[in-house]
Amino acid sequence: MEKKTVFSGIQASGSLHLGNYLGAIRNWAAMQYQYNNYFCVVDLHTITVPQDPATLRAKIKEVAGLLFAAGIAAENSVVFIQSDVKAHSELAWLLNCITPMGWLHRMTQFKEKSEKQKEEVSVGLFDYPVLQAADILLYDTHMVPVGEDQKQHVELCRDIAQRFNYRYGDVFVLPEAHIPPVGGRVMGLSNPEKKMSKSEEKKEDSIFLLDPPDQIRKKIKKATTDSLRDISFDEKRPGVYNLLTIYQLLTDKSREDIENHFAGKSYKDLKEQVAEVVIESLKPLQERYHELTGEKGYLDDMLERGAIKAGEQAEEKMRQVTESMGLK
Ligand code: AQP
Repeated sequence: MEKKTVFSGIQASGSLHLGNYLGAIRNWAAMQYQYNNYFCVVDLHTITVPQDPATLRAKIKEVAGLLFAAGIAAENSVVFIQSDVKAHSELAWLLNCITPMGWLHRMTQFKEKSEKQKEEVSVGLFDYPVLQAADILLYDTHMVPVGEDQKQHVELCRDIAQRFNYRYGDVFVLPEAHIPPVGGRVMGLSNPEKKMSKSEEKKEDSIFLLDPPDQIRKKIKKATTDSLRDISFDEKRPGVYNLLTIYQLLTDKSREDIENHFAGKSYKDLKEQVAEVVIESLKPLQERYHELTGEKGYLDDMLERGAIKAGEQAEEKMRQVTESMGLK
């Protein structure tokens, strides 16, 4: 049977954090053998909010390096930088011309981000989901593994594809979001009411994948909990719930075993043990990252290979799209 295709992207808007890892990248690595995979550093999405050019350049490489370090293998997966494949911008324009503005006005991520940006909000930020639809549709993607925050965007992509197919014939595959049952929304440490995010200004809110052990201990020690004592998976107590969920995801133990394990223990014990599990889980990834970025030219070669492969598929799709629209 022919393998189905997976596509997912990640921004270079800051340092990758535990939410990105548990909600997305770790799952991409685990499922890569069953599918044809495209994983993309979406730098064109990153510039929808202001970025410092030198920092952005470095972050693009760092994010790509972390994808490989997390176990995504070039033999199974095409890893590339979005702006290296021009078809992404080109298809985004064509899709813009069939996407009603009203659909974009409903996007909750735009509403949240534009509130922060106020009058600085760019057209690009508004149009972000259309570029994301282009990313996904170029590769005949069946499945888009993402965290919960991206569900609405993938649904919009499906709607755009359906509208296009209705007007111009069966050109696009209709994709589906794949959200992990646990870990789809890892929350911030200092504000567990909000998701952990790269662009969060408070740096102690996120555990970054390249944080050294002491930093991880310090951040988790300061994590917001509550004034109760009992350690249980209670969603009404978001701080403790989030720490326990991180522990669950990294140990693969059942919730019942975890609650028994922490019965009678203090929040101090909980935090210390969560910190040790995080440190141990990130250690191999950090080692691989330093190894592969230490090898001169390695990452650039891998990304060049990725861009060539992705570009071939994308060009073929663009040929079908432009023909069906009457542009060729
Ligand atoms: N907290 C999270 N928990 C689970 N999954 C998450 N993802 C992001 N945050 C969490 C998933 O990671 C993938 C890459 O998403 P992104 O590049 O948009 O990451 P981000 O951290 O959300 O980046 P930003 O720049 O900080 O964006 P905003 O400001 O929107 O938060 C996606 O699959 C995402 O679901």
